[in-house]
Amino acid sequence: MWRWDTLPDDLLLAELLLYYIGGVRSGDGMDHNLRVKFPPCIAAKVLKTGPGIEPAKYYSDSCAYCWHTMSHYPQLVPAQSTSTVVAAISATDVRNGTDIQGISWDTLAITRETYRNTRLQQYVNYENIPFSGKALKEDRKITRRGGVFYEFSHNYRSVRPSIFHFQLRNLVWATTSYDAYLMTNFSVVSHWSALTCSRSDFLDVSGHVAPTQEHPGNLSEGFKGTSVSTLAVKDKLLVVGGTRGELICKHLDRPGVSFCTKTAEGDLNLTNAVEIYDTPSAAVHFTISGNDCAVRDFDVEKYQLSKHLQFSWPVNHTSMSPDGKLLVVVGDKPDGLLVDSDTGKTVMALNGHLDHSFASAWNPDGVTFATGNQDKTCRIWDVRNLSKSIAVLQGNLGGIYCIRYTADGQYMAMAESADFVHIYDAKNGYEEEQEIDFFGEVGGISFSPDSQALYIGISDHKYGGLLVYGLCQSQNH
Ligand SMILES: *[C@@H]1O[C@H](CO)[C@@H](O)[C@H](O)[C@H]1NC(C)=O
Ligand SMILES: *[C@@H]1O[C@H](CO)[C@@H](O)[C@H](O)[C@H]1NC(C)=O
Ligand SMILES: *[C@@H]1O[C@H](CO)[C@@H](O)[C@H](O)[C@H]1NC(C)=O
Ligand SMILES: *[C@@H]1O[C@H](CO)[C@@H](O)[C@H](O)[C@H]1NC(C)=O
Ligand SMILES: *[C@@H]1O[C@H](CO)[C@@H](O)[C@H](O)[C@H]1NC(C)=O
Ligand SMILES: CC(=O)N[C@H]1CO[C@H](CO)[C@@H](O)[C@@H]1O
Repeated sequence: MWRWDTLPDDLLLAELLLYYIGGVRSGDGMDHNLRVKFPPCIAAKVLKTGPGIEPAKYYSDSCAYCWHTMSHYPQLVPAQSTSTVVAAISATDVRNGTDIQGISWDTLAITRETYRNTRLQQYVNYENIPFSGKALKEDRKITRRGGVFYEFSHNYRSVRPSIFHFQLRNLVWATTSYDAYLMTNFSVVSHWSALTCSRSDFLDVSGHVAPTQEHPGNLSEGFKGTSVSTLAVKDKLLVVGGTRGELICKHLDRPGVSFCTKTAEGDLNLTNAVEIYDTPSAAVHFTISGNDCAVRDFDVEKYQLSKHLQFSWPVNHTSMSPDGKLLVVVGDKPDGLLVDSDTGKTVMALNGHLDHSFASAWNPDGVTFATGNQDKTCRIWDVRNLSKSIAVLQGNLGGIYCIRYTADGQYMAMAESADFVHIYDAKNGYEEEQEIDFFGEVGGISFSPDSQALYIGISDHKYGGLLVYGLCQSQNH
């Protein structure tokens, strides 16, 4: 029998999995020569479970996923000495032949194209419902792939986005085309300024966090050691969700934390998603989607819970329609729901996806919306006829974990769990697509409010960074 408390801090992934699997089953043909560092988040979590405590399925899922995503990587892209890695790669560098992630393919034994094909074949998409990603989607949309809507501007390699929970990828938010907020080091919300090319810790929630304002319902004593599962930034407000139901609100232009509370207790009551939105009467509100099957709505002036809707399954993501009347709710079920945002009553079930969903977004036109699923597709729906989705957009290798529209509704971007972000010309029926191709897990994507920039956070111990694409001048309407 193994003991979690005796494991060394800098455990290697393969060794940890051997420990782990050793307790469950043995001899499953793993490559014992793999020397991959276990991501500190997972190592810390596993260590935290303590001696004698059975690791929950949650941990085993995380381990399995890490195994999936990291196992083939180091074999194919051998370690490069870090001295050759530059802090930022510009469009000029890329025009001059530099890889957008600074991978020096010419020194490697494999070409980018071969490695891409190997990844496409070997990447194991995480599924809750077996084979959901492999099923043939007969109704998938055939798009034209050559679109060029956004062009590479920079890869800020000194920024290290991180991901805490492998299914929650809403961890990057642009507030202008030069400013982005993102999660780094599992508990720190960082601010990146592209003007000064510098990162700063904006809010570190690893230590003690307590509110500096008085609001009924806040936890005046605060809490310690929050791990960030999700975040959102909009209207000069940052809302951070933690893995044990924590909720922390901070105004970008005010000192201190304005509000914090715990919406639920316990290790598995994660805050899965936060959406900040403006009500038709121009008040700022936010909804949070919880693993405790609830959707809660708060106002930002007084931080009062204005709605509490309860569902029968964990809610992984919700999006409010621009008129504030309808809520898209997706979670641990293939079918999503369109509900009345006041009562929570189902307006329509959204049938079509084959696995659990983690992403949703409304087109600012208020008529169509999108849902992203682990079955590797994004479905587009039209509220005027919800009997069937109007388009099925197919990813290449991973689940669709993050979806964003530009404020003018011209473009929609969807991120796969790794390696690909797809941008569609939404105004013209999603017929044309631009595919952005890189290597690594996606922490989040975000258009700047003026649609001029698209930020992509890549979380990878070696080739991670913050990618920025700029709207092509020819596309400026
Ligand atoms: C482009 O690459 C060449 C060869 O690697 C190098 O000599 C040159 O300085 C580079 N130019 C710029 C603008 O980086
Ligand atoms: C990340 O967090 C750990 C623990 O809070 C800290 O020791 C470490 O210095 C941090 N690393 C960076 C790069 O900020
Ligand atoms: C999640 O929260 C609910 C309500 O607060 C509680 O009843 C439940 O026990 C919690 N679950 C865990 C695993 O802690
Ligand atoms: C919804 O999200 C969370 C992450 O908190 C996960 O634990 C829960 O089971 C979810 N759904 C699926 C399919 O895992
Ligand atoms: C709604 O869409 C379905 C499937 O595309 C179609 O068969 C049906 O006629 C439509 N209903 C209306 C009222 O347009
Ligand atoms: C109800 C409640 O917890 N209120 C507290 C909110 O925060 C302020 C400032 O920390 C406290 O003084 C209140 O008691």
